Amino acid sequence: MALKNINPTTTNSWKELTNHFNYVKDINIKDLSKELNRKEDFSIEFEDLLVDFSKNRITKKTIAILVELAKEVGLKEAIESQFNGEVINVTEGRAVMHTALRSTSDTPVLVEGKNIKPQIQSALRKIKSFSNKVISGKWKGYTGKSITDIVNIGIGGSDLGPDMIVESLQFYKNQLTTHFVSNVDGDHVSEIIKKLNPETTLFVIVSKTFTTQETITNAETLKNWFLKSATIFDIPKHFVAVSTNLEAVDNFGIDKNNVFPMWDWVGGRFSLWSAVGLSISLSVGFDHYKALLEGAEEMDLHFRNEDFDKNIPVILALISVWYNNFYKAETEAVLPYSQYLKKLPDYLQQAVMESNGKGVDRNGNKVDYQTGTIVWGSTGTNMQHAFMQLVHQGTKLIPADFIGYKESLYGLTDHHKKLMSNFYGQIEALAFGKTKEEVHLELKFSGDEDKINQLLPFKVFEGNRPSNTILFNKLTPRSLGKLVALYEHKIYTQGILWNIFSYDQFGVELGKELAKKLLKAQ
Ligand code: G6Q
Repeated sequence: MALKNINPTTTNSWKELTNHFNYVKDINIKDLSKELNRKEDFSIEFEDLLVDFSKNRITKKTIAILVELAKEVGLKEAIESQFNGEVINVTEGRAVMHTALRSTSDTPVLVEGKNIKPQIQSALRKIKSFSNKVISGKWKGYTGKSITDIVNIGIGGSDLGPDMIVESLQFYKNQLTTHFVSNVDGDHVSEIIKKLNPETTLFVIVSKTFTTQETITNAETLKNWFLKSATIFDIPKHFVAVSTNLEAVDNFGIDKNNVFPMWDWVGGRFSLWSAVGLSISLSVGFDHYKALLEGAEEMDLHFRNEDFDKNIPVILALISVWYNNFYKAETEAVLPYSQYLKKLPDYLQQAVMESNGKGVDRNGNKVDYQTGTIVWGSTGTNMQHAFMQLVHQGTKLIPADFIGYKESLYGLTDHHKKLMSNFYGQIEALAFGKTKEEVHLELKFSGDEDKINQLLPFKVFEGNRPSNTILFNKLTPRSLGKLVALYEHKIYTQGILWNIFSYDQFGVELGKELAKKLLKAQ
């Protein structure tokens, strides 16, 4: 069944939301927080995850109408269409099957009439056996030494996901050192070459198309560098590829046994769950990689089966639409309180902005409402000493996701207590602020009574700045899988609500074409 094609602003729920907005727009989170059971009523617990969305400018009625909107635009059917392998990426004529990559059920998933599960299982077996050989040292380089360094060569979806996951799972890493080369800037690859020994380095070229300028340029440079010390007969021991383009891989000189598959029904920015994640499996071992996939599958099942009012990705998507389309907020901050997650905002920028940065609806008409939000962020507590000033006291409304963990990985509980008191401190400061009266009293008691008139306006925090709290027990491969899948499903939900196609990315093409023309003209 094709996706419905409904301009959300013409629905009854949207009209109701518009009326409701006029009625509640000046509500204050501080007043809302006094409601009995506010926290319980606006929280969802799911296994090791608690999402508290009570500190938002929403009432039960807001959520009820937003949920109605999701129903009216056919979200349930759209979710089923995605999971069932229908061609929902209409402009590229493809199914969108990253959920099948992590599905452990035996139920067949048909793409163009063919069950794709066996291919997925066979790719996983290949990833497992290859990772085990490299990690155990059985895989030898051309001089008989074991591999010490992995270089992932890719860009965009073939780089950001694996890079972010490897960084986030550093705690679980083995002895191999993993590098990521992406930029066509030759200084990037040169800096990495400085750290490598050709005898002990494995190059993983990740490119679905195997035609991407940056990746092929970097791969050629690294091959030439390698061939300064080795011969072409040594290439099979040091170069592997992840691609759909077998001919181009062969022309590059890669042994056909060293090719890992990619498929048209997996989009680049949703591909870390496929062999694109090979460098993840090499870095943390196959079992951790598998646990990452299992965590994602848990979120998939939650997203597919849970009622919308208890469905974490759906609720977060709806709240985001509320701010984007009614409060006219333009950006959203993602603020992880874990240094491990420092690359998450970069990763989400691609996932969210490449997916939902669209100005044309599913009919091909220009939309007259706002779509994709701008996503940005950084880790706490560092950002508290940097951009949070603007979020607390600036003129813009910036809804924020605070991501935290109950436990740290190395212990150091003193650090963790401090980290988490900052986490909750920020959330509270944003929501409740500091009134004139409080500032007045504070200045009076601190002996600055004479400065009250001068300083008071600068020290007031208006508050009423919304945030979601996303709290996991612990950063594990499984909980990370869940977190990433949560955002993937939030993206799709918003694309459905805004009546846009989330899974194409024509916006990146024009610049590529022009760069090629300019290069030829040089
Ligand atoms: C992601 C995009 C894009 C893509 C890169 C790399 O969804 O399609 O970021 O991943 O352009 O493409 P290749 O894997 O084909 O080199």
